[in-house]
Amino acid sequence: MNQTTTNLEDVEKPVGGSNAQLEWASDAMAEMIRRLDLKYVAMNPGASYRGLHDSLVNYLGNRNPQMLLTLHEEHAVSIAHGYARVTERPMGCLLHSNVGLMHGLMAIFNAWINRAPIVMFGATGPVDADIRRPWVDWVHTAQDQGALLRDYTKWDDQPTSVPALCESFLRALQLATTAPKGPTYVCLDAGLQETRLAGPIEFPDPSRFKPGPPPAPSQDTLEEMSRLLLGASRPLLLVGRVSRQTDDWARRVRLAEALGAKVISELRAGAGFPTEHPLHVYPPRYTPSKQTLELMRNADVILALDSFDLGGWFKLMKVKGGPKATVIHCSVDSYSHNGWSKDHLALPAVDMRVLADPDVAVRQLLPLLEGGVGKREKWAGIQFEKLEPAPTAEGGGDRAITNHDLARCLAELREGRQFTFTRVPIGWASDQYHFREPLDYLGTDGGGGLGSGAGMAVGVGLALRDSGRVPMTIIGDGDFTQGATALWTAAHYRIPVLVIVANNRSNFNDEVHQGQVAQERGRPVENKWIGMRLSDPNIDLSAIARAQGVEAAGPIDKVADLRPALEKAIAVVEAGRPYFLDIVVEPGYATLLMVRSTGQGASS
Ligand SMILES: Cc1ncc(C[n+]2csc(CCOP(=O)(O)OP(=O)(O)O)c2C)c(N)n1
Ligand SMILES: [Mg+2]
Repeated sequence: MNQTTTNLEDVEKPVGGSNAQLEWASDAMAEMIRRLDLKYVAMNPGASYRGLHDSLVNYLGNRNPQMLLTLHEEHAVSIAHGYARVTERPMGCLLHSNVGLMHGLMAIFNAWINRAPIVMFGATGPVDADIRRPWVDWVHTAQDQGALLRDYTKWDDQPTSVPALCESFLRALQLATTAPKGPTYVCLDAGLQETRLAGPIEFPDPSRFKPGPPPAPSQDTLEEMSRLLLGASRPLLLVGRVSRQTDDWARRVRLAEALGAKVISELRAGAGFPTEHPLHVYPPRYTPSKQTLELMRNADVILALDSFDLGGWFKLMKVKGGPKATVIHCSVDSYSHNGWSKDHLALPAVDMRVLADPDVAVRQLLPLLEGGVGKREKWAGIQFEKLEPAPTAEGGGDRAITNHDLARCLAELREGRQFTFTRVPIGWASDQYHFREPLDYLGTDGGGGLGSGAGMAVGVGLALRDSGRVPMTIIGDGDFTQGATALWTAAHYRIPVLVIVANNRSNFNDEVHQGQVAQERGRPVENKWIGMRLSDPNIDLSAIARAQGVEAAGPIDKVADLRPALEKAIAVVEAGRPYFLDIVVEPGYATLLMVRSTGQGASS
């Protein structure tokens, strides 16, 4: 690697510029990717797309898009997923034949569950058997490659001519970016890629194939929503999957203030509401706290903005016959539900189903609410339990670090800065750290598929380059060790990002499960660690990072060392370089998992 280069754009510059003539079908594919305005394609190479690879390098000059080499296809997709979480726009991915695609599948599933737009390109050995090379072209050709991912992508295709591929690429972008967004996949026949063009190509104008505005409620619907909301005495706003735009954020605040609504946001989604706002009554969680459930029981009108699991939350309320409140749910997510994946979750009882983008609905609703006359007294007579922040652990500087310490220390260090969390751990102490802007927190991995943490963080770092924000993630040691080689891409392309492992040296989530099962069955709970602990030997996590060219520190295991380690890490990322920190935390969750026998469902 050339050590003098410091910018992503300076890495992997081809010789010869981009003077090549449009000559091959794969040149047309590359040209179309550029016209789709996909700035990057994250990839791992393979001969099934050697034609396209050549075109990206020698026809386009590896610019717009620039290839981002990863060490595993799962990282390629996770990077694109992270990028989409910030920008709400797709970047590209390139996955080699059936095998590369199989490596990428879990990450595709995660992106699907998060409705993240990604335009993925794959390839197959020549469809024309007559031109297949012996063995490998046969092994890497499947009859229907798209079948591997059709159940958890919005659309897939395998075009067989240049005009067809132009249309296919346009549709892949259009559908990926149409709400509800999601990943799309185009499989490119190696035989077609390596076909010489017979004549000039008339490329389509992508501006005529845009996704169109997100769906809006009708005037009648808006009027009915405003009537219900203005008539509410105890309105409650549940903030779910909403946009990363600051003007949408500000309108949500105005909506809550206009209504005097109490607000609950959730950790499963990115930051959707300022958690310090007096109307945001309880800290965001993955599953509702008992205080949140009580709030929901007391509400008379609930407005849910694309809540992830409204039906699940209603079940937890344990109210016979469902919630007493009139429920309005703004969501277009049901357009993605296909029955293969049960990611639609429980079916909520909803009085007014508004099939519209939640932020568009809020925007159009505001003038009606701000001009209207609502009930004077809101939430009169209802007592709110004041939650005291959890106390800091006792002991001197030698004591072990808790998740609580980590959250509090980061809260102190963020003053005067902007941090973006790609992810926070299950045990995150959300009462210690407030979200003040939409990019402060981006949500979860989507599908609960471990190993995406480092890759998503790199994609977020890519999207936030030069934004002044400090992108960081806090992931478990189990997640990190499954996806650790994503870090090399950050080192290679100079992508600043801080990856923190909250290292409890265990697959602790599942230790909790084994403990619960043993308890329920009257068996020895002491055995819950077997097949779970990532110790004996402890894994030298920072060595894994350093081996890939990423500066690193840790294990940090004393509370006195926490702040200096974080300060150093943040300084390196602010200077434009990736950094890795292994922080040993006490096992334990701020939020307890639930067991199936209570009828509440278990965590992953
Ligand atoms: C691909 C995959 N394999 C296994 C699991 C099951 N699983 C869920 S959480 C978890 C433990 C994760 O450990 P870690 O990331 O260290 O977090 P901790 O629970 O220790 O906080 C496991 C194995 C999963 N969700 N995804
Ligand atoms: Mg762990």
